[in-house]
Amino acid sequence: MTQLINNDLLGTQNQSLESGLKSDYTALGEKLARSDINIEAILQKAKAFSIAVPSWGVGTGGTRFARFPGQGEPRNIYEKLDDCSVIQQLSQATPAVSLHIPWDRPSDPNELRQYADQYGLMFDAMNSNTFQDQANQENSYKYGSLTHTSQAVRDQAIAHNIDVVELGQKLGSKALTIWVGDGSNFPGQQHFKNSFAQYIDSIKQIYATLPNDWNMLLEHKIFEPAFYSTVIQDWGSSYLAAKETGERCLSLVDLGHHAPNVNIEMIVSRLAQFGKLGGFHFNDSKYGDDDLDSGSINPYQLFLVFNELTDIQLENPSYSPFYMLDQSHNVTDPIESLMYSAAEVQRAYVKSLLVDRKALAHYQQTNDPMMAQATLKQAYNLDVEPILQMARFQSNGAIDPIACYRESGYRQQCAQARPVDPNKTGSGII
Ligand SMILES: [Mn+2]
Repeated sequence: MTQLINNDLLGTQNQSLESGLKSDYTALGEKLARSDINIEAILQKAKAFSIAVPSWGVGTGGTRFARFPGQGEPRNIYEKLDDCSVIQQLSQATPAVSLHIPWDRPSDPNELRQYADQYGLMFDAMNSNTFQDQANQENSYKYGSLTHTSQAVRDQAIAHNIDVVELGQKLGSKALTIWVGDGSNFPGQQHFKNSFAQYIDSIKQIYATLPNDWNMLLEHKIFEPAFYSTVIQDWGSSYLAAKETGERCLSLVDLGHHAPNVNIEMIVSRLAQFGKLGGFHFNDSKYGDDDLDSGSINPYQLFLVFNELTDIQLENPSYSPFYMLDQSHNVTDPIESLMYSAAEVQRAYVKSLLVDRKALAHYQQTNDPMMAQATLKQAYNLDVEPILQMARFQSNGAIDPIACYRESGYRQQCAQARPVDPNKTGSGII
């Protein structure tokens, strides 16, 4: 397998940290054993955890005001895959890449698949794009796409989604994620019922062409770019559309796409209870759809989301929704942010495995709120870093991914090989 970070460097770095890690891991193992938790079983689950990286995440993001390009940014899908391979090599938690079409459309899909193969990378959910006009496109999406008042515009958006599925099949993907920015900026501008009916009619046509082993994931978002109403603005609209459409049409939860302070973990529980929770876009936020790094603002919320997922997986061990990071890296090196964020999501997952569910059920049943919340906090407050480090170490990743990455000089090499394109200004975060 091709590896862009020198393995001797990785080995030397790990060697300098190995004895400290082993003693931390042993100490944590002894502590967990006192609660009848087998650290090895948790380690195996940590090693099996994976989350997809979005192709657009390895470029520097931006805001509606400006974008400040970083050095050595990838200029095409092949260079994006190079960066994704570095993230995977060091973190060992991100074996799949989620593509965005048309941004990542390859001239030769087989060549792209082979390019990913050399790094051991797979392709996760495909993302369609009908929120901006493409070159040589007949109809404009200015007033909507899958929900547009014009049948011709809807047909064009439907055809694009079907095309993305066909491309995804050649790449080995198994899901299509649909997010539309359709909505309105003024009261009265759009007929609520008609636009939602047109959306459902459109996605049914896409679903009818979906391969049998594929899922269709509907991503909702409360606002932006539409600032008065959005057609698929909440999990309720997403659930209704998914339910109308078919069994393999599911809802996708992007953590940043809700009103502030909404109880996202409860939405997770609701959608899962009725078999409609299909996937996640992980990020964090303080005010709106901030697309900050996962776990950087509210790590407890991230833990509570995984607490629900682990609860669901106890009943249904084969349940595995699509996990992807969806963040905008404006002030950090995107490779560092994605490695760190993948570990933060993995950390929330590992902590959720440590919750004493028997005790929690007892405290819920006997109406003991103090001890119920303390049971969650007991798991949340444990420092599971030795488990994450050991998972990476045993999988030939880096005990300290960011230190190893910085030591490797990869970004400096990219800065030489990939000069900044002064004309590139787009960011593209959904
Ligand atoms: Mn998203």
